[in-house]
Formats: sequence, structure tokens, C-alpha cells
Amino acid sequence: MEEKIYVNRPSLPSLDEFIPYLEKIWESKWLTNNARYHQELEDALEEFLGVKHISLFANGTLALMLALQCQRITGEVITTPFSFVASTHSLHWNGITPVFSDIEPQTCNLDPEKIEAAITPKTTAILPVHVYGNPCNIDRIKEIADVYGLHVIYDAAHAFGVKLNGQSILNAGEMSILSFHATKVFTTMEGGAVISRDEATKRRIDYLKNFGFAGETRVIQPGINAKMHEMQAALGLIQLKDYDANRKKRKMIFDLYSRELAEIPGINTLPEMPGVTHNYAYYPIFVDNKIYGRSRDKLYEDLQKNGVFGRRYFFPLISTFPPYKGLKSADPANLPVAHKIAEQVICLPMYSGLEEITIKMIISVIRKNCKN
Ligand code: T4K
Repeated sequence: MEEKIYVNRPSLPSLDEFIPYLEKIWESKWLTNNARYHQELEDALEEFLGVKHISLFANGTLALMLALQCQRITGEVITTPFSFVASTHSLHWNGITPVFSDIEPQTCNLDPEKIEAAITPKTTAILPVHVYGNPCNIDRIKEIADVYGLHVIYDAAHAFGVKLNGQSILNAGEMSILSFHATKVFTTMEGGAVISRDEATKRRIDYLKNFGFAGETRVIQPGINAKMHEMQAALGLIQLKDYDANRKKRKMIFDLYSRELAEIPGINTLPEMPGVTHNYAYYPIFVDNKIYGRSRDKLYEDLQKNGVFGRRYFFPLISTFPPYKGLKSADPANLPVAHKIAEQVICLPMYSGLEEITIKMIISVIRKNCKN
């Protein structure tokens, strides 16, 4: 096969749609620092996502780092090893010690029932991740946080547009962060956001991402430059118009995968989550090699030989990387479920431009490999 099939591809608007926005930026000579499109995108996203106080960022990693900084989180923070490495790096950059806690197999998210055992006198917060956009058990996490007086900041990088019982999942916890990276279902090339609960917190976040400036001459905090610029914001405005149509296409792909893969022994998928409006950002499969008859890595290689470049999100676990593997909580004995899942997972290609013929080819490679 000539063309490579990647795990993700951005759904871009036509250049003709983008050019008028660029012309306006050129005319105005306002390129960044909370200019017109930046303001318009904040308003549009608040309305679209059903959240109140959004602050746009240059990327999701800076959004996470500053959310933690804003809440003055220190000491130890309980988090998941099964995520993109930026989740834990954001703690490290704040001088915080990550404490890894195991995940639940049915969602791949932090297992709330394991959290209490990880709490110490130094614990100040929980940093859960809505992995693949599947909501964490937000009620149980809130209960634990309330009992122990902990902050909760959600890494919602995968959860753009996700709802639980009709309500945005981004309103859970004290803050949520989003990523608008090129690989996400809503992209500004690079980009991200922090969702705060009140105006005062949003103001603090906005100071922090602009060097700590509160006005022309007053610096109130050692902030950083984490601002989104006008070209990113313009792309976001156009992307938003296409989001629902693209989600509909992803849902069709998701359903097709689910129907066909259900018949292949040893290929497991995540169970339905009642009450969830999904964004269909990822399609993870979990290879049970005893039943399937081949290892995950063998299937991964065979897919690549057929031009299909899925990804093993999230293998290796963050807790196995050199900066973190020496931590007591990184001991594999503490994280058996995460280790098992990281050894089984492949995220299959999932994006609105994926054609049915390609999906059927991917499924046939998976079926052909099955030794049962
Ligand atoms: N928290 C979580 C839970 C996250 O998943 C992420 C990011 C963050 C925090 C941090 O947010 P950001 O600071 O990134 O906003 C990718 C992304 O770089 C990363 O944003 C994302 N998570 C992570 C899950 O995936 P890689 O190293 O797998 O990306 P890459 O470049 O290999 O791209 C994957 C595939 O996507 C490519 O094979 C082809 C396609 N692609 C990629 C790019 C960059 C395109 O078609 N066009 C593109 O421009 O990390």
C-alpha cells in the first residue's frame, strides 16, 4: 500500500475559508495578546462547550502547568501512569512529586478505589485524566477530595465536547485543561485551554499566561508566555463550525469498527459508558494474546506492513520513564492493571477523513492475524 494510514489526521477547512481570516489579521496588524479572534474564540468555545470561564493557551502542556501553578499546588499529587507524558511532566515542572495510582480496566482512568491508599500528609491534589475522552468517575473522585481536602484538576486533553448526562465533563473538578494539538478532534495546530470555575480564577490564569502582567506596568506573579496567537484562534473559529459534522463521521467509523471487531476473538474494546456523549477521538483495542493467538506487538507490526500506523497510546507507561521510574509509586507491583493494559493496547486510525474501504482493510488485517 502506497499511502500511510496514520492514527490521526486533522480535519482541516479549505484554504479558501482560512484566507479571509488571514487577510483581516494582516490588515489589523494585531497578531497576538488577546486580539479579536482570540476573544471571539473564547466566547464561541464557552457557548459551544457549555462552560463559563475559558482561557486559551499556546498548548495543552502549558495550560496544565499553569493550572497547577495558579492553585499553588505543591508536595505530592496523585495521578495516572496511563497517559501522555505531559500529564506528569506538568507536575515535575512545578516541583511537585507525582504519585502514581493504578487504573480501572473498564475505562483506563484512575481507579478511585485505589486513590485513598496513595494519600500521604504531603498530598495536595489529584490530577486525573479522561483517557480517550472517557469520563473519570468524577463523583467518587470529588467525594475523596472533599474528605481529604484535596484539589482536583482534570487533564481533559482528550475530552473536547464530551458530556455526561447532558453536562460538559469540563465542569468537573476545580479546573480542566484541553489540548488543541494537531492530533485532536478540535485543533488550532498547537493550542490548549484552561477552564476555570469563576471569573477571579480565570483572571489569575490570564495573568500567569501573560508574564504575570496585571495591567501595563504591574507584574503580580512570575508568569510565563503561554498565549495563543491570532492565526491559531482563527483556525479554531473555522474548526468549530465543522465539529459536529466531523464528529458524526467519526461516530460512523467507531460503530463500524465496533460491529466488525466484536467478532474477532481476543480483540477487546472498552465497554459502553451510559450517559456519555462521546467525541469519538480514539479507537483503542486491547489484544489478549492467549485468545487472539498473537502478541499485540506482532499485530502492530503487521498493521504497519500494510501501511497502517496505529499507536500504542499509552505504552510505555509514564512510570517507566527514567525521570519517574525511581519513585516508590512507580513500582510495577503498585500498577498491575496499568501495566497489563499498556502491553495490550493499540489505538487504531480514527479521524473523520478515514474511508470505509480503509477501515475494512484494517479490520481484515486484524482478522487475518487471529489464530483462532
Ligand atoms: N495531556 C494528555 C492526556 C495528552 O494526550 C496531551 C497530548 C497533553 C496533555 C499535552 O497537550 P499538548 O501540549 O500536546 O497540546 C501526540 C501529540 O503530540 C500530543 O499532543 C498528544 N497528547 C498525544 C496523545 O499524541 P505523538 O508523539 O504521538 O504525535 P505524532 O507527532 O507522532 O502524531 C501522531 C500522528 O498524527 C502522526 O503519525 C500523523 C498525525 N499527525 C501528526 C501531526 C503532528 C498529522 O496528521 N499532522 C500533524 O501535524 O503525540
